[in-house]
Amino acid sequence: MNARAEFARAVCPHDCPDTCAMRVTVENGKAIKVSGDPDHPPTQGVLCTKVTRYAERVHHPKRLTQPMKRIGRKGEGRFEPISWDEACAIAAARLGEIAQRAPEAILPYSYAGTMGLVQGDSIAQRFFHRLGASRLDRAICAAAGAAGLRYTYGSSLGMLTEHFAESEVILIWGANPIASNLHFWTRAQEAKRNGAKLIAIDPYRSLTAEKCHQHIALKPGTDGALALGMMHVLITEDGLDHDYIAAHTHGFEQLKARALTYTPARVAQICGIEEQIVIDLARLYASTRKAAIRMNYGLQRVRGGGNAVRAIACLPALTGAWRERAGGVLLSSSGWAPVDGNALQRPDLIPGWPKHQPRIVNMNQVGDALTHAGDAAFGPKVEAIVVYNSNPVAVAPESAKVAAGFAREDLFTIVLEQFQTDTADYADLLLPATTQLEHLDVHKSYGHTYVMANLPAIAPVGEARPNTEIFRSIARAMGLNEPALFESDEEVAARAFDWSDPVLAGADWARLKQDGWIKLNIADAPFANGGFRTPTGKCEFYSETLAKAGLEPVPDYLPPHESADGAPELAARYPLAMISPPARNFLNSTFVNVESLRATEGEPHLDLHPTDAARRNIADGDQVRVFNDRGSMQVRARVSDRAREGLVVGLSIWWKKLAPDGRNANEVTSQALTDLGGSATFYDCLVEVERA
Ligand SMILES: Nc1nc2c(c(=O)[nH]1)N[C@H]1C(S)=C(S)[C@@H](COP(=O)(O)OP(=O)(O)OC[C@H]3O[C@@H](n4cnc5c(=O)[nH]c(N)nc54)[C@H](O)[C@@H]3O)O[C@H]1N2
Ligand SMILES: Nc1nc2c(c(=O)[nH]1)N[C@H]1C(S)=C(S)[C@@H](COP(=O)(O)OP(=O)(O)OC[C@H]3O[C@@H](n4cnc5c(=O)[nH]c(N)nc54)[C@H](O)[C@@H]3O)O[C@H]1N2
Ligand code: SF4
Ligand SMILES: [Mo]
Repeated sequence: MNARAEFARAVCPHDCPDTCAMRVTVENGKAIKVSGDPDHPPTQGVLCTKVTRYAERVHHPKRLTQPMKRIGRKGEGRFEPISWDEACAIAAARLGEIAQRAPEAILPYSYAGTMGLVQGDSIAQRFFHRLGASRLDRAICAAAGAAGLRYTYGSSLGMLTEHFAESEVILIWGANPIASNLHFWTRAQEAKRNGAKLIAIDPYRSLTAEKCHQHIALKPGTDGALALGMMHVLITEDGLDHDYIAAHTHGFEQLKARALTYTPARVAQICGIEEQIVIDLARLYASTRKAAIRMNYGLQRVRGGGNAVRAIACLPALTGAWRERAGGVLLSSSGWAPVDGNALQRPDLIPGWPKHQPRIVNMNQVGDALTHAGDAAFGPKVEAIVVYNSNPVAVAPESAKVAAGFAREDLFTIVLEQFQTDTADYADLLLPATTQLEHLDVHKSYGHTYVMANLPAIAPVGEARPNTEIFRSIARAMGLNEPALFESDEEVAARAFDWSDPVLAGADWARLKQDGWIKLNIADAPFANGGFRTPTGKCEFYSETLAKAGLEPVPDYLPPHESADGAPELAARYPLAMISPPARNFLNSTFVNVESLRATEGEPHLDLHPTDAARRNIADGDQVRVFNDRGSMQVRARVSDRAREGLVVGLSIWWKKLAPDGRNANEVTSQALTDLGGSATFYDCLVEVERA
């Protein structure tokens, strides 16, 4: 081993829009330090606090380093080490037997523990496709927003982050960038120094909202109404760019008719804000040329999330803000990267494809899926679940059901993990996975427009293997022989993008590998002259695609599933709306087990308004019980006006076993889905709170 300190180049693998370039200092084969790459323009040499601790996580004493099999009860978390050969033989025998009989009884379950295209979903997908397993709808996070953008712009496309620095007004809408999009916040600060006005639209006074010039604290799940109310003002006061509308949009008359029903007075009532706020916001937005909106996923975790994103996405096409590079909207930029999904995942390996299409299970309803006995509509009972890059027992909604499913004695569970998470405790086979510093990968970003390569900086810790290698090993033990299952990580990486796409301007894998990143070739003001990727080529206020699918073709406001408007009887019993957005020092449930970061977060809290607290005789610092019909958890109350009246906020996502009462916010969240995209509705959740 080389004793001399050196840098290796890596990419932050986490589910975060920033996709930072990292430099890894390696000494004696160990990563001792990770820092932001100063040469990568979006990263600018800075990582967030949590990832600065990445080396601590990689060499953490509790890293899983050996394959193990369960010796205790399900959920108890007692295991004994076995060899890789034995582990693969057990996996091959069970999965092979089920695949012969009822392939759809096998359910892969994964999300974005790593955003890497290779360790994310390449060999794993190919493997499950080859077996004919159930397919997973990976809709736990962004699917409503992605659908909203797809029906409006044609894909997940938006402004380039760097141009926000020149914006004159920035609406930070359902986003908390100080916690979850730090490098965007740097741009917003630049804009602020140049005189821009920053406005946060968020029911909670987040770390970000408190640093903006204005904070509009609307009721959760009412953003669609606010956007339609803004349109009302734009239309009645003629704040429109008629030329842009005529040339580059589709369905203005229908949108106009809809918006005219959303008077500022009606919207004020829906959103729980003052009428004048709606009017002033619209006027400011219409009168500013460089008006930018940074939406984020916080606003779409409610029933009407897809329509809300669609309504907001219409705004810059109405005012012509898209003509400016510092105007427009950014929710996700991931659609700019020409990822070749078919080459990575090979759906053609599915036996009988495309005539035979294995069932799709929505990951947000994994609780229902694992507790379903099977019938004609659902298909076969789930007999095996293989979890990688995710921690469903902590992160999936309606946790009690999820845990009950995982506790089934007749369920065969394989978990590929770096740590013994809440989910790992239920595994029959627990297989040690490498971290980003130990494997190869390629990345796109949903917050900037570079594609990036991650090369291993150190050898795998212990006997850990990359996800790809684990699936190759199991495939080998099953006697499968499709070459696609045995491609090397580098071969897979080279196929990840369609290199002939003009945004890659003639680059190839060899260059990406050598340079570390490639900036995609995208126009500064991408929709200044239209060029939307919809069927009409325009920004679709009216979507024929939605109409054909029997869905509402023009954006509308839908009240939350759980709200006084949506469900009055439920609201009478459970009057408080609960949201559980990310805590700054965790990344979803990742890093909760890093002691230094957990210590900074302290313990699970619930923010509630003084009026709501007084009504329940709750004082700051009291232990309280949060509950509804689905479950309950106990946390410490923080009484302040950070949460608007009627709202409670439990920053998340705690590992259950590291929380004092062994529970987290997902005890109370529901498996209901959004209007578009089948997304989760974590922030559409009514509860009651009482002193414990
Ligand atoms: N530090 C940190 N960073 C992260 C993560 C993390 O866990 N920790 N998670 C990553 C992941 S997976 C994602 S998806 C993103 C999430 O980050 P964001 O996309 O920013 O979304 P959230 O943090 O869910 O919510 C952002 C804000 O929306 C507010 N909000 C909640 N409901 C509503 C609503 O109905 N309307 C409006 N207008 N606002 C609402 C919340 O109070 C919160 O302050 O961050 C990524 N980055
Ligand atoms: N109440 C509530 N629940 C939520 C949310 C919320 O705001 N509130 N947010 C939701 C959102 S937006 C999201 S995206 C989901 C996130 O849910 P998940 O995608 O499950 O994210 P994490 O909790 O970070 O878990 C990822 C796991 O993957 C593991 N991992 C990382 N890299 C690798 C690898 O290379 N190989 C393997 N095998 N494992 C790896 C990590 O150790 C970690 O345990 O949670 C959702 N749940
Ligand atoms: S989590 Fe986000 S901000 Fe932090 S290092 Fe990773 S990409 Fe950068
Ligand atoms: Mo997410």
